[in-house]
Amino acid sequence: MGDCCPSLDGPVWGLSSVKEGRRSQDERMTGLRGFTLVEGVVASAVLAIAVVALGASLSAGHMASYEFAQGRRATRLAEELLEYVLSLPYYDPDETSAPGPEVGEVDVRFFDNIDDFHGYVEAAGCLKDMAANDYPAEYQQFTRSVTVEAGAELLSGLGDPIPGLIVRVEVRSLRGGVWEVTRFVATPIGS
Ligand SMILES: [Ca+2]
Ligand SMILES: [Ca+2]
Repeated sequence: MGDCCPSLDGPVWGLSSVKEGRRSQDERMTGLRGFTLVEGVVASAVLAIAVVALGASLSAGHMASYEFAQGRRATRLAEELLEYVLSLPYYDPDETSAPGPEVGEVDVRFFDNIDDFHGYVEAAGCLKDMAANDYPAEYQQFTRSVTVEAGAELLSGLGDPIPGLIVRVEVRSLRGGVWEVTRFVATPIGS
């Protein structure tokens, strides 16, 4: 029977162990909470940096895409007008031509040779194609202008510079972008 009863030393030793165990657990809990808090702060900082970096990356990507689209629109505007100007005769069919429109050539519909376009300007919001149709809204934030000046250029196989006209179409965006296309048109042979 005596062997079956718990020893008096047992509970005393047991309480001490419980206290020690609880203290160790508290210390671990305290350390764990501290570590978790630090870890949380670090994780939050890392997350914040990642979010900022991602936002900057998306913003840069969006801006690059926007600028690319703007470049394509401006180039289209410049090349289409240049193509139309170059489709006209070199000389005015009715009289000696001078840079700019001749008498009675009051707007682009009456321009009948290349140099009539010298000084031509289209304001933002008023851009039309050469069939007089409005360009879509995303093209209306540009201005377009033309200069036609006398010049000369060395052509392959010919020793002396050939006189002609330098046609320059410039497109500007309201944000300050500038695009330009230039073409040299030689004076017709025999003129
Ligand atoms: Ca003319
Ligand atoms: Ca003219």
